[in-house]
Amino acid sequence: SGGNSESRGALVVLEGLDRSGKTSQSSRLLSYLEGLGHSAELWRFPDRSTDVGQMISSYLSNKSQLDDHMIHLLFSANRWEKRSLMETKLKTGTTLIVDRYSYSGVAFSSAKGLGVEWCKAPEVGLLSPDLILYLDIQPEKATERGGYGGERYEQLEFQKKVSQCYQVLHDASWKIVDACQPMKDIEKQLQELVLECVMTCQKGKPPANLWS
Ligand code: NYM
Repeated sequence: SGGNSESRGALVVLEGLDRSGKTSQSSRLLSYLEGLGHSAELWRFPDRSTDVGQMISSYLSNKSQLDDHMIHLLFSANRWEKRSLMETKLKTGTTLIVDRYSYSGVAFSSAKGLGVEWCKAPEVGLLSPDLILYLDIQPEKATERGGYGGERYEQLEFQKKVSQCYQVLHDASWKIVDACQPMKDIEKQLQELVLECVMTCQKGKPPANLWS
C-alpha cells in the first residue's frame, strides 16, 4: 500500500545478541508502518529459503561443519544474492525492516577470532542501512530469557564475545535502545526512530554502500 514511486524506501536494520527481541520488534515495526499506509516488508538474514541459506541453516543447527572463513563468506553471499531485489524494493518506495545484516556477519565471525577487516571485506558494496537499531542487552540477561534454541552460537560465553565485537563495530550513527525496558516502551522508541528515517528517505536522502 501507499508506495510512492517518487520517493525511495528506507533500509532499516535491527541488530543485537540472540534473544535481544529483534524478531518481535521487527514484526511490530512492520505492522506499525503498514498501519500508517507505508509500503514495507520484513526481511531477515540469514535468509534460509535460498540454496546458500540452506547451507547456513544446516551449519547453524550443527548438521554440518564448515571452516570459519567459509561460513562467513556464505553469510555474506546470502546478502549478495538478495542485493538487487533489495535495491529494487527500496527504489520503488518499499521500506525494508531487516532482522540482522552485515554487522551480525562481522560481530559473530570476529567473535570467533577472524580479523575485523577481513570480515568486512566481502560486505563492501552491499547497500548501507539508513538506520541501524541496536537492541542492547547484557549477555547474562539474554540467557535468562526463555532459553536459547540450541543453535550454534547460542551460548553465554560466546555471546559475551559477540557483545564486545558489536561494541567495536558501532559508531555514533547507531541508535542504541535498551532492550530490557518494557516491550511497549521499546516499541515506541523504535517507532519514532523508524518513522523519522522513513520521512528523511522520502525527502530524497541519497542511498549509500557499505562501509560508509
Ligand atoms: N549470524 C547471522 C552470523 O553469524 N552471521 C551473519 O551474517 C548473520 C546474518 O546466525 N546466532 C548468526 C547470528 C545468529 C544466527 O540468526 C542465526 P537468527 O536471527 O537466529 O536466524
